[in-house]
Amino acid sequence: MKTELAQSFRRLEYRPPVYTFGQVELDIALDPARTIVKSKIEVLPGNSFEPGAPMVLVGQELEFVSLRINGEAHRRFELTPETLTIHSLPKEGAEKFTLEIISICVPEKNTSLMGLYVSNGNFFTQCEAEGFRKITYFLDRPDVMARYRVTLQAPEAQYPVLLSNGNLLKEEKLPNGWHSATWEDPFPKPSYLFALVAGKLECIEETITTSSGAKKLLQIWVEPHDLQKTRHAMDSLIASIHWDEKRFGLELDLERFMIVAVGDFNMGAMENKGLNIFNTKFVLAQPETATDADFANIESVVAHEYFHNWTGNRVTCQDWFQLSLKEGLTVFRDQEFSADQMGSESGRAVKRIEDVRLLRQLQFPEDAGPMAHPIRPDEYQEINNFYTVTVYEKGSEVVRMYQTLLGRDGFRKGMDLYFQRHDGQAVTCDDFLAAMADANGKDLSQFKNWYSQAGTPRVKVDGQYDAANKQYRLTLTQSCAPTPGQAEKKPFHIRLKVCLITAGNDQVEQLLELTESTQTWTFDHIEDRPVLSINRNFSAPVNIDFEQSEEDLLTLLSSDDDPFNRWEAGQKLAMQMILNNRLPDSALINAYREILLDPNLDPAFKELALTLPAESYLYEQCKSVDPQKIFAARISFRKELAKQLQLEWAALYQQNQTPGPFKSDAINSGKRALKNLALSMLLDADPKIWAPMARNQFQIADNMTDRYAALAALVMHGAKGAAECLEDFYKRFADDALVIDKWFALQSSRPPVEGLESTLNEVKRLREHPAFKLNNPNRARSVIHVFCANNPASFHQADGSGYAFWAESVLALDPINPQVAARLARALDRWRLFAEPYQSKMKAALEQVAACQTLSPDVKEVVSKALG
Ligand code: 0A1
Ligand code: ZN
Repeated sequence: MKTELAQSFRRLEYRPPVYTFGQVELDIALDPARTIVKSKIEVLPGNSFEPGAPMVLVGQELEFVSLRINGEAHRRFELTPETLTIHSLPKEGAEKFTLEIISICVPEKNTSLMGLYVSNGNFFTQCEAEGFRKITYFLDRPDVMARYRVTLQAPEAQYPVLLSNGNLLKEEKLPNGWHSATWEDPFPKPSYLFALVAGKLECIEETITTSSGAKKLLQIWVEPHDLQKTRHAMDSLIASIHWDEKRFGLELDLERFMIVAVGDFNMGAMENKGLNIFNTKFVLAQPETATDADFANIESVVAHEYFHNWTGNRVTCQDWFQLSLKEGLTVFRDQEFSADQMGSESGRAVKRIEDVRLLRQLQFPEDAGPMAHPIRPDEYQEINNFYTVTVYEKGSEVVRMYQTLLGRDGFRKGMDLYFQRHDGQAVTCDDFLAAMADANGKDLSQFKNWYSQAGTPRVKVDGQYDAANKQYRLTLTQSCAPTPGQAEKKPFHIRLKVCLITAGNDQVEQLLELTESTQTWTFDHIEDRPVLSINRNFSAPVNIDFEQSEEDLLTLLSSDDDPFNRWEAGQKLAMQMILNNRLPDSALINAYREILLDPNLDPAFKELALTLPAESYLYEQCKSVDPQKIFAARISFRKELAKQLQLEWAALYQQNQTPGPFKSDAINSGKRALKNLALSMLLDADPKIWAPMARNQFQIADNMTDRYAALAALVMHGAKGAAECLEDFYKRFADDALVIDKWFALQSSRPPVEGLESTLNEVKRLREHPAFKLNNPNRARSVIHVFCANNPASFHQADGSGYAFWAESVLALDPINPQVAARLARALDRWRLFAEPYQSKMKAALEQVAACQTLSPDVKEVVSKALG
């Protein structure tokens, strides 16, 4: 049997385009079964043009109809399933000519949700990264930037709304009940930013005035029944526009900015120029149907997509290896925006803790696993697999480090220079670094290692106090474990904020620059043995290897003035105890109690401080993971915390009620978070006593946060009344897809509970539920991904049943939607970290998937790298 070798793309093989495009005119007659796309393109020689060079266009799943050059039929071309190569170009291609192509695609058959597809009877597109080639033959690469004029035609009764990028030029009635709309985007853009939407949609709109005094029209388009759920997204959009003007001097450049929501979408949202397309999950919110987390996510995703208008669209990526250029930077911008929206310094700290927690739960495992890659990868087989937490979240940490080093003003200078140099261009991460360096007169050459090396650096800390000389000597040693293709690593430029905490002394923070493998710093005039607070506010995305005593950690937990490290000390204490199968001792309980009772601390901070490290994070601290042992140790630890502080939890539950009209702001959502943690702890302490209170909260709640939290507490504990409440919940919200996703997800995420049947059996039943749809990504994820990736104790069963379910699900999803399947495939990445019998059973499941002869390149890359 011949196994096909997968094709790899390499960063260093980049060549500028042979041809490039000027004006592009698209004429699209929309029909679900047969959409006719006519393109008329002005072609020019590109940067690596040579006379006589053929032009190679890409196209996928297209029916070719005709080709004309300068108005004449052209026959010198070759077609393959993925290319159209055109020979004998006029004047050997050296001068401008016009290309006209007609082709056909079938949106109703497109379940991959890339290119042009149908969702609930309406048309949508998704072109990033390489979806435009499913719409027409094209130079579908980000460094070909063209001006688009787009005419959409469709039957008016079915598709009254026709949208594309830019400004609306004209609308016309056509014969046979058809109509058309012509849109023009004044800014040159790569094909991945193209979008169209057509269907029965309605919008809310607002007109705002931006910094230059220009009036702009903002619209949010949704299905008519969702119109009343758009206010929060609109408020978030307006806040983002103002924030970008104030913080970065960046103004909205179009007369009109539209957001459209769609129920079938592979990712969160997409920044198409002037026509952002969003997963409904990140647009629609009302207090009765969306949780505080949903409100916060909507605010941040709306901001993220809007911020891309400058960081991504006005300045885009030369090639897909540079993805973090736009994504890392834009995540950093949205994190800063959300932090500012928290409205206080302590709120900013809460946001920082949440971001770091996510990074460590998801990105650190990725960086230690078979798919580890630098934020700028050097090789990929399928670019869709590289929309990763590394490119996004670690990318954002790298951007944040520029700001830590250069200060806010220096960072702003770098941004200004970046736009001054590169507006309208497709550039690289080196260009960004150069702008930061040049604007600030800094040598950032060692900083480049963050772009080229994968893996989370480890910093070993050795601190010695010399009482006789009143000196503290701090030795830091950095290392980074090998990652695929990178055995040896050069030292990183690591900036660590540190502080020596001594009794009665003011806490003075310093920034240490670790650039060598090992460095030592000596601090003088230290009167007493200090407690070291290191990597404050998580100034560098590294693992700190420091055997700090429990006594010192308790000091930090109770009195570090850096809220991040205060939280961190508590996490470390809990983690060490759980991993050693210990229960919280009285010192820790007392420290926790003090935090809970401290009137000066935000409820949101208290909630974070009392939430235990996730199982996935605990796994990463082990040499050989026994998931059931970790689960049991963590549960016992939590139960003890619940029991020992039962009185406090009960009081907090009462004190953190949020009566009055619902507000989704930081203060109120923090209170709800703490109150609902208290509720769940009380059920841990004694389900018999406290379940009635949860049932009551479930019944009387006027908002989804409280209703869902009460339901979750009941379900997670297998408490009395859980089944009835689940049923009630389903009936109340049966028409609301996003809420039904929550209903599915909650059941799939239940950990093992004594006396209840396995969650896997439950999940298999849910898969047969009439409302389950495998080809809707949100629904598939709410059942399958949640079970395989967010419910470790139910998933990792010694008999391998979870893994068999995983294999079956990956193979079922792959022919429908390779991107969604490939994300699911990542759930077994860390199989080598597990003890037996888990490890062998995971391997066998991976081999079962790998053996399938018809795998998509997406899944093939993931499983072959996992096994490799
Ligand atoms: N650029 C988008 C992410 C995105 C990438 C690929 C997609 O294809 C399905 C969709 C969205 C962002 O960063 O928000
Ligand atoms: Zn993005």
